[in-house]
Amino acid sequence: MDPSELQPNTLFIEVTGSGLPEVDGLFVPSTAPPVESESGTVSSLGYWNGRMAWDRADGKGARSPALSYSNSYKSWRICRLDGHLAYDMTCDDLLPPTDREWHVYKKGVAPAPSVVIHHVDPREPVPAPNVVFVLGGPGSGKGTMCSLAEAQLGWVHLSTGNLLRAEREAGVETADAINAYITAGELVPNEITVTLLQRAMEDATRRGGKTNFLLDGFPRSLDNMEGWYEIFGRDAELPRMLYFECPYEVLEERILGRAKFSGRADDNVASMKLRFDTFKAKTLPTLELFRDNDKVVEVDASQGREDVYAVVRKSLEADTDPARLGSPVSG
Ligand code: UP5
Ligand code: MG
Repeated sequence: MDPSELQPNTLFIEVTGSGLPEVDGLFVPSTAPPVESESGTVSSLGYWNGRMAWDRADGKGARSPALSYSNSYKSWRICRLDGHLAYDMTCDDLLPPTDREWHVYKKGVAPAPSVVIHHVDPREPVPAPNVVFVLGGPGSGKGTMCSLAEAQLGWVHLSTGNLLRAEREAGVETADAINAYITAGELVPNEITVTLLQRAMEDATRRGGKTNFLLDGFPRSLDNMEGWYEIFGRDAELPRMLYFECPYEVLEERILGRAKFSGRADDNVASMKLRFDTFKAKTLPTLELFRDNDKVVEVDASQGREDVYAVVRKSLEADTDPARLGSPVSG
């Protein structure tokens, strides 16, 4: 392969838990100078044997690159500081896999370390996200539409409700408190919600290279907005909002239809009423703030799925990778 055809090397690799301090750490795109091996394989900057390669971030490796592909052993190899081989890593992919696990074998001794691949240099602050808030009453179709947009357009769908439910299922310290708020249809405090959201967004950017986000069900109150300002600053531009307008009777019908299979503690008439009360009292004032700033796209969410999605898609098109616009809708 002609080295000039290779993609620039932009992945960062972090190795932890090896039990060897000289192996754990961050590996950054290699700056090893271009060489030609005895067999005539030409390497260019960032590449070794025609494959991506990495140096140790602390610059202490005796050999550069410290993480490279061995043509003869058909495996990725990590070297110790002294240049001796420490680990073999096997993977079917020719290029480093970005969404598949690497199987790591420490020479002779278990356990293997874990390898995390970052799309953004983890030493740098995470780049600013491009956010669209998606709000609407309970059952207005926020989750449905965001999933479609994620599958077709590649936007990351983050539902604060789902993040909170996952946190509750994981049995964290705050699980009981989260459960009580959700069942009562009340809002979970900012310290929990906003922190979860921030962590999920940073992860998606660092590990998945994603910067387009649909935040489903956030901000549900002016208080949530305060939490947002604390993280992103009051001077940052206010994100756009998609607002799903839908009459109560339709919402109730949809939620009760979904209740049969959702298993959600709040999918019943009593919780539904409480959620709707909270929505009117807390969420509608938030909507007003966005309306005042001319940031809202109002969507008639009582229409059929296809019509609603057409509006959602249209408002995301300008920021979407053009290659995704023609991909099939599924989800
Ligand atoms: N459906 C969807 N679109 C349709 C269409 N156009 N035509 C016909 N049917 C349609 O959709 C609901 C049902 O309707 C589904 O069966 C769907 O097939 C059908 P869905 O996409 O699930 O609607 P959604 O708006 O996502 O409804 P959801 O119930 O998830 O909304 P909520 O806002 O009530 O729930 P959420 O999970 O966001 O939050 C739950 C609780 O978490 C809150 O009450 C609160 O206690 C807590 N919370 C916080 O405290 N803070 C937060 O920031 C977020 C949550
Ligand atoms: Mg939802």
